Amino acid sequence: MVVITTPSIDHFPIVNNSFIDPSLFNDVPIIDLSEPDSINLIVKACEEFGFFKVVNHDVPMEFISKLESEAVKFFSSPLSEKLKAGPADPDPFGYGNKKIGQNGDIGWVEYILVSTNSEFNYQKFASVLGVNPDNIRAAVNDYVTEVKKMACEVLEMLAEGLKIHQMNVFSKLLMDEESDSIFRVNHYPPCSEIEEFNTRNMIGFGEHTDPQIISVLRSNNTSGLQILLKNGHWISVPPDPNSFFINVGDSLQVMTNGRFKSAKHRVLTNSVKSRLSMIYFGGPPLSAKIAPLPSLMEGKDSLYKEFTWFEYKKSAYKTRLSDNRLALFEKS
Ligand code: GA4
Repeated sequence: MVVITTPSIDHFPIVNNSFIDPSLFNDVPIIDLSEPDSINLIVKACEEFGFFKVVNHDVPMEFISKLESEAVKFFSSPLSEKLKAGPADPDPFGYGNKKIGQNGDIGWVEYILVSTNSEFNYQKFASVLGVNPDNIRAAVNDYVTEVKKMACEVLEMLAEGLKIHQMNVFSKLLMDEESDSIFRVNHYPPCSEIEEFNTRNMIGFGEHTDPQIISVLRSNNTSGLQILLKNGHWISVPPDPNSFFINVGDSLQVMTNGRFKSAKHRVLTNSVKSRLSMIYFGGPPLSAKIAPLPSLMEGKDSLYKEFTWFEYKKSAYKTRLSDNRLALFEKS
């Protein structure tokens, strides 16, 4: 007999609302990809927040909707079926429920994690959905190809804004055949245990920074995402299903010698609506050296010890979500 243990609701992390700014993050920087003047804005957004919203992107809505409807179908399946596609243990790929990572983090979330570059076994999702695995593979590939193209465009704008001669200095890491990138779909079921004006909120996905170079998020119209501002306040990002939200990852922070900030973010549960988000985490090849670009050093020393993405990832996956993963790599 298989016994499924899910953490009890009493043990779920709850948020102390005193640091939540009740106002919405209405001035989230907006980068219009059809506007050439966006280059300075995008650099400013990465320095100030490590976070911004992209509008007028070329990712076809058809690809987004297709993947979203497959994900909704998958998450609506019985738990016993979904568990056949996971749980995401011991390797992180597949279906996961409430447990995040391998080190004891939990959240009010279920998810699918896939590796975008290595040949991934879609059979386990396809059998839950009762479809041909090639259909799922194609839906993920279509979406990821377009989102990756957009992420590369953004990274090239950043290189230009930073006056780096080699425009593809960041984007080539994502374009590399060996790029270690991940795609994740998170489903946050409504959590009716929470009353609307309660002073406590449940954590869907605990506070963390992303270890990779850049993350591209698209969600349905349900709120939940929050960003930590420099003043220590958490602020809610109004959802926008027609746009993408981008955040700087730890590796880009290092490559810019700390000029860009890797954004600390988290997701709170909603009491009535389901939240569905899809995130592409653009990472470098495992062998890539992650170090500040010489042209960004401005005569200063590197703030970080030298490391490869393999070394950083290995160390990051041993940490808890809220840990400061870069601290181990900072020069004292
Ligand atoms: C955060 C970003 C991505 O979702 C992820 C996460 C990973 C996981 O879910 O297995 C980690 C987390 C993320 C960073 C610290 C470790 C590893 C959970 C965790 C506690 C897929 C990733 O690459 O790093």
